[in-house]
Amino acid sequence: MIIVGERLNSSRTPVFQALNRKYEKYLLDEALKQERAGANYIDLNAATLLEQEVSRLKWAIPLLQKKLAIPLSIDTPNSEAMEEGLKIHKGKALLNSLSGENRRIKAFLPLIKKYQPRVIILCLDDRGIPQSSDQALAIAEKMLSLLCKEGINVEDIFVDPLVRPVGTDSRAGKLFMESLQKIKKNLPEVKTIAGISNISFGLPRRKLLNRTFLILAIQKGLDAAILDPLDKEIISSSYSVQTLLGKDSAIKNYLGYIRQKK
Ligand code: THG
Repeated sequence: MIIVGERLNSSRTPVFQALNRKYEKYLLDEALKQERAGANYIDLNAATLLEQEVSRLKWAIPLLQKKLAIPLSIDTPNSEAMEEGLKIHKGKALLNSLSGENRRIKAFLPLIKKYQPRVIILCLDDRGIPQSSDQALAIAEKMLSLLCKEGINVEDIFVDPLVRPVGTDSRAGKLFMESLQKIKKNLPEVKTIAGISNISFGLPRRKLLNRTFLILAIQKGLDAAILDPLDKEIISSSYSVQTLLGKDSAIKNYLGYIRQKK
């Protein structure tokens, strides 16, 4: 399972403050803790800083990359911020995210060709959030063939079926699972990813919902997850369920995880 650490998101007040006031130590600690906990990418979202977003990404990316061995996931719908981020990022970044929206395609496709990042495709287009799994699959198919036509390798692509809060629509979890299953079945060569913590917005015991949701998604074949890697219970559940589903040959990952915890 590929893990994208979600904690450097400016929707979290301390992260907003750290980006706004340039608290180097806080930002670095948050990133390094996630890397040590097993993250493969660190998501960086400065969107709530609005007109300061570009300047703070340009400040934070080199700062983080000086200490991190893993790449960043640049999380913004803003094409200027994305371009400046990709320009300054060393090695292969993760572009979070492209979608089926025409404006986003126009702005991001040239950046993808120029900087060759890995790319998350969000299942969303100008009609809005898909109301059915067939609609989500159709967006994934369209965007995947567009990227492949542009010469992007399928190994560099993740499809995100889009997780909406179950608190605002009680069928959101079910729709996600159906979409994930259809995408896995019809596009088996592409990796899938999801923002796990979205499912629990506005509800109590969020970690319980997040963890249970991740377990269900792993069973349906989810390849990568955007989550809080410092949540020990979600990480241990992820190892446990993969082992139980035969996705851990010779129980190597589970035993390695237990050993390293001691
Ligand atoms: N897909 C893709 N990218 C994404 C998302 C997605 N990026 C953003 C988001 N969704 C994933 N990241 C977060 C980050 C934080 C939270 C949820 C999703 C979150 N944080 C708690 C809060 O704001 O209440 C803070 C908890 C804490 O303080 O630790 O919920 O779906 N491609």
